[in-house]
Amino acid sequence: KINTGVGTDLITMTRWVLDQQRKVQDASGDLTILLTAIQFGCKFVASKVKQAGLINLLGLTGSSNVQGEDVKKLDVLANDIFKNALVASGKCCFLVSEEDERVMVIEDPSFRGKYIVTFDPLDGSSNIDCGVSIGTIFGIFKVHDDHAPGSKDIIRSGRDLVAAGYCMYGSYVELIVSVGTGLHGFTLDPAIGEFILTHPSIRIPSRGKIYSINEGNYKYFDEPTKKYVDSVKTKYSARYVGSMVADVHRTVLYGGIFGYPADSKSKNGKLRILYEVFPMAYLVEQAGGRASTGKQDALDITPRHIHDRSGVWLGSADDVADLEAFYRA
Ligand code: P6P
Repeated sequence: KINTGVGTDLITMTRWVLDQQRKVQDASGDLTILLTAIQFGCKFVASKVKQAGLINLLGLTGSSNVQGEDVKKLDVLANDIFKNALVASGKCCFLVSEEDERVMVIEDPSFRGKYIVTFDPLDGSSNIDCGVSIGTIFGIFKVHDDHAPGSKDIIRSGRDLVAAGYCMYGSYVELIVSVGTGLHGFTLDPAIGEFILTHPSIRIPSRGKIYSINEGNYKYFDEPTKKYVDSVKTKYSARYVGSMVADVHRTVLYGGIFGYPADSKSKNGKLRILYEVFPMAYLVEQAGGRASTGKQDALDITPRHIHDRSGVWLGSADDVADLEAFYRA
């Protein structure tokens, strides 16, 4: 049932997060504040993405604007927006961004908190200029409390995630989030600048009718991938946006399977573990779906460094199980 959000009892994301906090024994409220900062970042980026085409038309991109500031590429801008919002929240100690080679360490004790946020501020940004959906992906870990915060709090299993989400900037702006109590979707109402609960407790169908993979890489696929793709194309439709957030969002809502497997061209696949594979795997599992490398659950991988990559298949549980059977054959 879609919550129409009509009436005078709108469930905003802020209200929903507070409701989740109430369910947790002596919660500090830190995660609530952190998610509010992330929500703000998504609203801000959404407004910049909508303007992107206009800025290009006005020829401001790549030069200085009326204030004499350099107009930044949208993904760099999104990165700055999220880093500022996350630092200002005062709830993080490390930030791992797709845009930054190194971990950002928050030194100032008055701004340092107990969370690590791994994020891709604007994934699929090659699709911006043609207006195709793009998105922000984030994962949230909490520092272990038995040692001083360090790399062991960053390079770790996906099973340690305490929350994750993505924001899709598409024909509508949708923030999909989980704090471990199922998967929930919030649609941005630009008129009031609030994310409204429209997709409570999303459950991914156990099987779908869509497969989503870049078949331009077919010649690089390993045999199990080739055999699976050959089998599934006889019965499913193909849909591939080329923006992970859009492909995953369709898979979560409609069912089916999305894959970016390791192949002979990308030995470890293309998608990054900490801020693409882990968050999406966590979210899909929260909706009753599966995420696998083909040989193991994606959340059980342990990266070696912050920009490590992994192959991944995710979506409807039965479809992922079908895929895994080809790796066991
Ligand atoms: P390809 C976008 O560049 C991205 O990181 C993901 O959003 C997307 O799933 C993938 O790469 C697309 O890669 O090689 O199919 O263009």
